Amino acid sequence: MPDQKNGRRRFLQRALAAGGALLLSGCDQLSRSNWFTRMLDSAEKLTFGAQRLLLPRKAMAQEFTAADLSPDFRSNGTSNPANPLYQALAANRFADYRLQVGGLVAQPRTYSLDDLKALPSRTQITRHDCVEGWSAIGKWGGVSFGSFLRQVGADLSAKYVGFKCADDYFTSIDMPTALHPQTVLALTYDGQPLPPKYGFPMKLRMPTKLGYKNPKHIQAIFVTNTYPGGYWEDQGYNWFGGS
Ligand SMILES: Nc1nc2c(c(=O)[nH]1)N[C@H]1C(S)=C(S)[C@@H](COP(=O)(O)O)O[C@H]1N2
Ligand SMILES: [Mo]
Repeated sequence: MPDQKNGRRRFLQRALAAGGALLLSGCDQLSRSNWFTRMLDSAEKLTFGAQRLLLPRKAMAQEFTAADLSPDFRSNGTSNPANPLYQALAANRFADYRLQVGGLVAQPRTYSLDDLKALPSRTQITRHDCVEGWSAIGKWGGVSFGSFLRQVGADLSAKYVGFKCADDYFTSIDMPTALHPQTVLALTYDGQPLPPKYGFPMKLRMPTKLGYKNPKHIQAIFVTNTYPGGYWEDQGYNWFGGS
């Protein structure tokens, strides 16, 4: 088989040289070929590994003081999901809201807002950077996501944590980011319950990630080894989206 191997190697070199263009051509025969899929898979792992190498694993995002708070923190994307279920929950002041936690966790379960409020919380003042060209500094409080994942018995060796939102937005993050000490399941903004425009009942606040990686109006969280993608990520935004 050496000939075939060489052929493959040459093809691979051409494929890598052609970069994304070839990958986007959506050639059926290629995607049906096992070795090509494996190549894509390892290419993704390579990027993943390289990105993790760029910065030390636990690099902390800068934290600020109350004096740095942006007077008028912007809201972007959905401010009040039109989803009838969300509106019904809102009508009852979210007494019936249940966050679903599933996938690779010891015991899939749901959390009411009171359950979440009872967990140890942390507050941090950090900067949010939106790729549309604005940044603002805000103060978020909530549950350390790492301790939350440990509490639900998440498989911490899994690759991804995925999020489904009330407005059909979705995104996913890598496990090291999920366990980062500044990654917070935010329930408050500036000491008040998160207003709808900032993602009530909760958003995942990650100062190490760009705005679009921070899901608002979260309904479900799942731990998985299957790449979940994301709303903007599936349209070409960088999946890693930060440090
Ligand atoms: N559910 C949901 N989450 C979302 C979005 C959205 O439209 N829906 N927009 C994203 C983008 S692009 C940004 S910049 C931030 C905006 O967060 P903010 O409204 O709290 O400023 O939310 C992110 N999370
Ligand atoms: Mo954004």
